[in-house]
Amino acid sequence: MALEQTLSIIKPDAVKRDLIGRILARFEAEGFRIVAAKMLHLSEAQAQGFYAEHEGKAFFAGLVDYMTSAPIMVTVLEKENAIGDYRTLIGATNPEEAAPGTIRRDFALSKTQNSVHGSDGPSSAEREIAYFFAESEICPRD
Ligand code: IDP
Repeated sequence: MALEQTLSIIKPDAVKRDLIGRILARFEAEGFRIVAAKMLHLSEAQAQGFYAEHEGKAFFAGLVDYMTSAPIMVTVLEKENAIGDYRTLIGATNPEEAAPGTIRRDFALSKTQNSVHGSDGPSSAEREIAYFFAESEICPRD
């Protein structure tokens, strides 16, 4: 299977509750290598641009408010089959529907405040990684 990269965000609800370290440890324990990382506080325009595909939906304004409510931690994770395996690790969007042992089941507060983001396919991974990182900020090893 091919080595892939995916974009992960530790979202405001998790940052506010000081869960960054525990969540990053889960990534590494599951075999994901952190090859880029930064913490930032999204502007409204940045949050709207990142979630542009959801513009017009009923939850969009609340999603933007939430994503700008506190800092986030953005990482690029590398692994074989990283995109699919990371979606499995975080679980369903709604924590009540997320499988036991997933990050959202363990940490998320609600369908909006669901602690983590992960790219949902190869083209969104490419777009989302480029949204936050210059190529020179990504540090793959061996
Ligand atoms: P995903 O994060 O599991 O890929 P998406 O459907 O891409 O889910 O939605 C992006 C984010 O928007 C979700 O993670 C969640 O924070 C929020 N969201 C999605 N659907 C709803 C909803 O029905 N109500 C409230 N918030 C939602």
